[in-house]
Amino acid sequence: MTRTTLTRFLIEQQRNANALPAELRLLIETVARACKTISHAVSKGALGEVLGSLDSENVQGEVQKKLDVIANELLLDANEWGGHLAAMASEEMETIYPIPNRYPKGEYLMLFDPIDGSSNIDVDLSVGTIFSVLKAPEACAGRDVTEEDFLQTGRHQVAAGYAIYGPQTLLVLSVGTGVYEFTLDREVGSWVMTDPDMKMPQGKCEFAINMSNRRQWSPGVERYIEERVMGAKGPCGKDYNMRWTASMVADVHRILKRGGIFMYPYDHRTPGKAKLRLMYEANPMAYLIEQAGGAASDGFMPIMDVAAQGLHQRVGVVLGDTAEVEAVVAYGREAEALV
Ligand code: P6P
Repeated sequence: MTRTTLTRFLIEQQRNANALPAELRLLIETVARACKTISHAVSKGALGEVLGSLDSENVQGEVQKKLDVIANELLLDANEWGGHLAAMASEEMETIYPIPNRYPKGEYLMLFDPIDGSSNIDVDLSVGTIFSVLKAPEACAGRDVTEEDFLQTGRHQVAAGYAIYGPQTLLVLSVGTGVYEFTLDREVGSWVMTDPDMKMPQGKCEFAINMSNRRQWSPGVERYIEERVMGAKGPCGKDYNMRWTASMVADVHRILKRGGIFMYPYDHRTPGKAKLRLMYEANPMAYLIEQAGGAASDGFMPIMDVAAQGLHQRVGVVLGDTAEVEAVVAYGREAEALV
């Protein structure tokens, strides 16, 4: 059986009723090609001298890993000349990256986390690249792009995806017509479709949360997790399993493939304080999860409805199984009502 490749899939999406715009197709092909190069660099490990940290910190105040910077540069270099983007933004850069004047400007904006979960690199655990695509406001055509042009809600995304660099290298993608998985065939160098219609299984009993943060959970989150840990003897009447890989891409991919819930909730001690970034982590993952039939909330409202106020804005994340996400939100509301 001849499997579909990413190139053929995108051309057919462009040709069919979905009418994928040619510039968006080119953008996705370009990002996918850059992810192949990133995958190659990640897989070299110590042999490629890509492990370890730099003496620098990123805008988040996090120590930068060598691969954070390598992957960021690869994505900028691959995308700046193609004429499909007006500007880019990255977890690794404080401000936006306008397309240099020597290149044509396109109609899309792209945000990315070049290496998500980079603390896992030095211990050979899965990491990934996350990207989110927005349309540039039409006004951008006549002026320089500004940070404000990026500050659109997740509902305005026109495409999102991630590459995961694990035992296999996978590309998981949506352009608004479902979720598709491609596996990198390293011998040929092409992305081969391995799941034409990813649908997140519902009703699975597995939660992902960093339990060491328990001291900062809200009463609603505390109650939800306590009941899952109690298992069949508790109110939820079922035993649950737990996973935490400290790599959002790996956790979300597991949930897309076998269900469950992923949580990195707001810090209850400091209202509004959270860890994950809205624009290039939570929004693209929420887009994929909703396209695959799941739910994605900040603990109170759908993530993709959260107003964007800054490139590096952080947000609570509760995503995956629809009933489980609804339970966390309901417990949060009940706890608030008691205050
Ligand atoms: P913690 C990786 O640094 C990341 O941004 C996500 O990929 C991951 O889900 C989370 O942080 C892990 O955070 O606090 O468990 O190390």
